[in-house]
Amino acid sequence: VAASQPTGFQPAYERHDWSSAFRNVGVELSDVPLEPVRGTIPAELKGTLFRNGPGRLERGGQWVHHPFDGDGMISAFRFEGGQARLTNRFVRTEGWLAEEQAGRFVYRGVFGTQKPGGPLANAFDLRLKNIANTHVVQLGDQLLALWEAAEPHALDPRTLETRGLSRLEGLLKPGEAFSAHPRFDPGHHGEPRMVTFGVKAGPTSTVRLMEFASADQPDGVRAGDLVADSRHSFKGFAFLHDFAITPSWAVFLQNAVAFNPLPFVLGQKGAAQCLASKPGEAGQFWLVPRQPGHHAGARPLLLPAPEGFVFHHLNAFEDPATGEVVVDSIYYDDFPSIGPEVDYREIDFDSIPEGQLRRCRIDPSSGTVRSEWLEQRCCEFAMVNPAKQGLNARFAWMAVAQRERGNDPLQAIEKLDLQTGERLVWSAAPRGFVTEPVMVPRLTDDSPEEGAAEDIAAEDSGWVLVPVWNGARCATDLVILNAADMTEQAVLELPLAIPYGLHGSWSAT
Ligand code: 3ON
Ligand code: FE
Repeated sequence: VAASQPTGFQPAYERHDWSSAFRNVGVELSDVPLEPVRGTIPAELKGTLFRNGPGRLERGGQWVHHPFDGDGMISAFRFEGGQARLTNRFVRTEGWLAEEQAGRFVYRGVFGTQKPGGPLANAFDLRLKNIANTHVVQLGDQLLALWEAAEPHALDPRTLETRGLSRLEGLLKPGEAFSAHPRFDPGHHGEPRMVTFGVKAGPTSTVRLMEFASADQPDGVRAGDLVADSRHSFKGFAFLHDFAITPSWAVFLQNAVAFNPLPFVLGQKGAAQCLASKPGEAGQFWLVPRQPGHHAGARPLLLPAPEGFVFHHLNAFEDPATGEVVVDSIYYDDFPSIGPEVDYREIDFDSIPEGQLRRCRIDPSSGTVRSEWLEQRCCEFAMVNPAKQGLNARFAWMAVAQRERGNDPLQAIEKLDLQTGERLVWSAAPRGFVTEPVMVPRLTDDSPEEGAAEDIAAEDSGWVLVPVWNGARCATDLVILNAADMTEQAVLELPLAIPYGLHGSWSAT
């Protein structure tokens, strides 16, 4: 809070450097080579970093009300032999095509963007514009651009050409929600899987939990094939942006929020602006068995969650010593919403709560939940080494603010040792602003040599790839960090200005 600042407090950034990132992406590049301005690209880095985020924030002179209403724009950074190449494309959604043609917004946005013409022009238009802007993952030979309230869009992983809206071979009903937060199980049950969900929210909410093979199997199962599918209903409205997995459980946190759609129906607010936290009420953890067929009669368990609002989880695991399910999540004091009168570029950071990382230890046998802070510095977008997904990971990498307390833009990347609490920070301050970091593990030599243990790379061996808004250049840099010591390995200045993005993933193919 402003009042608690020491006198003479100097912010770590200037607002215009932060807000200069809010602009339209003006070009689509195809396989453009990138040269490091500092350092070298690791020769062992082989694969593609895919990123998604809002790329179009203005049409016909009207700005989106919230950047999360911007149309999805995918970037692909391809690495091989110490070289990097960049391709970027807007997802050709129905809404993007219509609005390109019209030169103005023809749909309302979930986060409050209205069509021109005031409430009367917006009332009773209840269509959701699937903007495919939240995450991008490769599943088999499809690249999926995700937006949680509707179906994925399929793209060509090489050219980023939009193939179209995908119902995953008839698996999804028209308009069915498909989360933007799949989790990649590295092989808890043998083969690697993509585990994900869809929510149908209402007075009773239903979660559909789906598991897909994420690699071709010797028994003929192909990457992208559905291997488990179950539905579970729960009392109350559920806003579930993310979840976590362990070998046995899919873990959801049902925030204590209410949804009053009337202002949306009447054309006064976007649908997400009709969500409000229920003051004084706490949420609930739902532990949903991942393979109901495999544990006969296993039913979801409901347990109390701490107060606060959660978008994202870091990870979850089962502690064999105690039988607890441990869930690490980023908590806000309240649901952070931007009211209809507020310009997001003028937002007062001190007036909105910051995210903080908290560990909950859930004891399914006694129904008790214990919690402790892992990181109270403002943080978001945390991940573990993908080989540790759902397991007891030692390290986490996340975006943090420069200042150690209070809410500020994300300007640094922190490596946190979850065992010792030791922290290492790389910072882009004062003129740089980070987005989500993606940890890419160093691959080990598969050839068995003497001392098999040494063939397994250390958990923190690899790189962290992070797009950084460079306020001095008014363009985006891609920064490659050494994941172990958080030193800068290379900086690539992109011939592209990308607004703050949402999520990305690494594909080794
Ligand atoms: O009943 C409906 C349920 C539902 C799923 C109501 C609804 C229409 C509002 C809805 C839709 C929800 C959607 C489309 C959510 C999209 C979320 C999104 C695009 C992003 C969320 C990001 C969260 C965080 C914490 C981002 C943080 C970013 C920074 C700190 C800095 O850039
Ligand atoms: Fe997210």
